[in-house]
Amino acid sequence: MESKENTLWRSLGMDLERHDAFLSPLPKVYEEIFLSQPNRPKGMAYFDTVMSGVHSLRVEELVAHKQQGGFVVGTYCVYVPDELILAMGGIPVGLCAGAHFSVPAAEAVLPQTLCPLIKSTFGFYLERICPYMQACDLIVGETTCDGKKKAWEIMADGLPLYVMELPQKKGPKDEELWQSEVWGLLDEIRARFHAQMPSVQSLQDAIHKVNRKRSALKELYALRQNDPAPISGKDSLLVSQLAFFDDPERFASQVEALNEELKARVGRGEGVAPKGSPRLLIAGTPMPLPDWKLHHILETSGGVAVAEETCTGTRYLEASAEGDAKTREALIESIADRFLGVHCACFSPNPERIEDIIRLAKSQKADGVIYATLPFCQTYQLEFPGVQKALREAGIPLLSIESDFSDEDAGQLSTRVQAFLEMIGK
Ligand code: BJ8
Repeated sequence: MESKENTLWRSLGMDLERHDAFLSPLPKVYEEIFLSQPNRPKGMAYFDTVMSGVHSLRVEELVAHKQQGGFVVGTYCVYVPDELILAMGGIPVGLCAGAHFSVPAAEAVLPQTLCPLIKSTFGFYLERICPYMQACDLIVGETTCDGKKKAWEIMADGLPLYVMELPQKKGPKDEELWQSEVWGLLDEIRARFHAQMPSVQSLQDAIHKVNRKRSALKELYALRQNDPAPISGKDSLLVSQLAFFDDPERFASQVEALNEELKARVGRGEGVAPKGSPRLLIAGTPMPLPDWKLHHILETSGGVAVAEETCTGTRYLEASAEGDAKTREALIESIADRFLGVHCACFSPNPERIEDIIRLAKSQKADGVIYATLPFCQTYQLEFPGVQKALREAGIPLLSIESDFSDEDAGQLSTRVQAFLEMIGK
């Protein structure tokens, strides 16, 4: 008899054979990277469970939501407003992929000289191995980098894709444009799902839900300022990666519980690495599931990652909408204006991102910064000289790394990371 999971995946039109090939190595990899860590916080058990059922438990919830008349919206960028989707009765899920497995399939269609995040995601689409993508009733792309926006054009052939125009600057005209784009998404959701106009109450509730999740993550990051670090960078990265999938309220309460445990650890002076271990800020492109390579290399070389200035890190959690406004228009304006506080390299000029990196390096008491970009991500690579200059002036050591999702360069990366840790001299 077919397993419950296979029935679920088959009902979503997935390619079960390819999906099995993709998923089967994961438990061993997870054991090696996460479960083998000494002195892990007990609160990570919840996130281990979420991960062990990442393609089943949460997906069952999404399917149940759809069966009750709800809808699921996939997103690829932290600017797309989860708050609005939730307020209108949808469940938002992040669809960016960080797996090398699906890259070869994508390269049969797309140029090889393209960002691996786009290729991995595109490969998920071609191979039908992502139950989240398969469960989506609407997928929202955005005009951030050229690679993404042209990939949407191809994916629109087989997926219910809608594209938001993200401005490239942050002046008054751009603010107006993004406001109208957020209203455009609202209209699209109304038309597609016969959804009601979101009420003031539903918008306030959705903002509070998302803000609670972001606050819990912010507190987690603040706890990582302690030496010894009470949680590994790997575990913290995993938590923020799962923020894109899990139920926001359940997720927030689990992160809050984890934070309580970490506070007690800090009080006892207990950590995951000896006090005085080299502390690194990671800055650069997003690290979507299951991209754990750099953190694993760093933390098995004696360092500890104390924050991520990425979209699977601070760019996801730092800016928030205001949930106290009293009219629908003001609440939607506040949801849209959140973009002003998020500093992706696709904006120009973008000095705030350099300020963020310096501020984070100081607040997290980092001994150095690893600037990590995906190959062919021009926007982040072109911001490197400015970041390098600012870090030099601030006297903060810097290592620049360009790496994709494959393990091919693991040996070379590990040599470079170890040399950097030695250079930091801790
Ligand atoms: S807000 S980082 S999620 S666009 S896909 S820009 S890595 S070449 S993901 Fe992004 Fe939104 Fe910005 Fe964040 Fe580069 Fe690749 Fe483009 Fe990328």
